[in-house]
Amino acid sequence: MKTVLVTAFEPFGGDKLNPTQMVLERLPAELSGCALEKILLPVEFVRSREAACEAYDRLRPDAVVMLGLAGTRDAITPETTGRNLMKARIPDNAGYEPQDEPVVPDGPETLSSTFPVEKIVEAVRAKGIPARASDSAGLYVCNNLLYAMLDHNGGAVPTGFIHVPAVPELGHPDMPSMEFDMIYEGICAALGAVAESLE
Ligand code: PCA
Repeated sequence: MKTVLVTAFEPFGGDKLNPTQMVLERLPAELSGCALEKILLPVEFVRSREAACEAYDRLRPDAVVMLGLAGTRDAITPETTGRNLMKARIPDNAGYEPQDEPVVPDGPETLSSTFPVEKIVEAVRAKGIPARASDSAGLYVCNNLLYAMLDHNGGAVPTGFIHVPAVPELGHPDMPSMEFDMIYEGICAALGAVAESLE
């Protein structure tokens, strides 16, 4: 059976929850004929990439799907690109706040996701859930993780990052949100598209 490494993040920036952690906790051990290896990551530039790359080396998965919250978004957004730049808007959960530093010194400016972005968008939309491709994962911990993983595994297996909207329970009335069940169904559809690409 093929294995998909799925990562999600803890809460950050004063939030009490992170919908990606909730998704990770609800995901079953098997989905769409693939075994899911689930890893919860700290919202820390250094430790998140270390933990994810260590898990990749240990598990040798057939695909890598990383999840994070993008509180300003109103759709499920698979990322096309990781950028070789850290620019923290707020300190990470370890208090680290890098400004204009590369993720990988001397690495290329961008690395492309190697999971099927358009197929994921189609699969999520087919469930009636808003989705679109995104060309920017930000310059914070999520982009750092995406770039670092693409650099680490060389895109050898389908690898990418999906940002999800906030949930109403986060209590950010000024920001868009999506019901948790919809986010969960969207991520299941996305994982189904990735699993199909492995067949
Ligand atoms: N979102 C942040 C970091 C953790 C998360 O869930 C980001 O977009 O960088």
